Amino acid sequence: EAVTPQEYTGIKIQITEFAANAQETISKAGVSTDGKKFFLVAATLRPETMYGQTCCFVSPKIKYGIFDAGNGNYYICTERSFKNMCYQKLTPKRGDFSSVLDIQGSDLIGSKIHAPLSKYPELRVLPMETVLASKGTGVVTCVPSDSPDDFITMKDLYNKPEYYGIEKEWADVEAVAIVKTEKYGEKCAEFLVNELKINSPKDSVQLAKAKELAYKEGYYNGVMLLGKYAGEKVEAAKPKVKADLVASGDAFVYNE
Ligand code: A2H
Repeated sequence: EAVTPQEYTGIKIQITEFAANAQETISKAGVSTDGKKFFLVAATLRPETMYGQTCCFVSPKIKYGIFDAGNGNYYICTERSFKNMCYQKLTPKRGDFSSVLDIQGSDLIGSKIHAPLSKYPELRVLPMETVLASKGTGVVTCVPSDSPDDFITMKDLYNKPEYYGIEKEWADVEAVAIVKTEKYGEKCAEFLVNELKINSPKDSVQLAKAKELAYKEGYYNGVMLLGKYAGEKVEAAKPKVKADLVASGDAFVYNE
């Protein structure tokens, strides 16, 4: 675990329709959803890739909280992360990190979402078993073009929908070419997963290698293929896309 503080961009992914299990948990708790907006908050280091989001991952095993974020907005994330947020002036009241209710990740799967900047207007919440409760918000947005972990997880979901208890079509979302590098082409995650012969989301050693290679190459030698900063280097575009997302209210800076 890194000892230096990590700065994430917290992407606000709105739930447009809760999965039936989530709806039931919420109703049973006597909580009304009328007039409220619910957002999964995904912690990312690559805000410039948000054009290529194809789903939002939660861990079925993690317990999430639904937290009042003020002005009718509610965040869904781990308690640990909302607690951090409440000491970073990102919530209505410093020191208050009590949830409105708790919800198991498995209950959220299948919920319909709207992810800011994504080429796809409607996506689903899907399971990722390798999400750590101890990092970020416990919510990971999926960008299979540039993240080897996301690519291999999406592929596994598509190949084994029954095993994961999802509809195959939820995982049938094509990766979007966002960043180009000389070395790895337009979809570096797919390239590296094939190159390193990674077959499973559990292949953690090889995935760590692929992640390192993809991240460095993308950051230092990548060029944006789409969006407002198409043609610019990733290094230059990253802070600008991040600032735009923050300005539009679709994201905030979150440290841990
Ligand atoms: B990144 P670091 Cl396109 N458990 O966002 C597992 N992984 C998590 C997580 C958690 N609780 N919270 C965040 N992450 C992922 C985009 C992305 C990311 C791309 C390429 C690489 C990449 C889309 N997913 O990360 O351990 C999130 O995935 C590779 C560095 O703090 C987040 O950024 O260094 C990244 O890991 C944070 O990793």
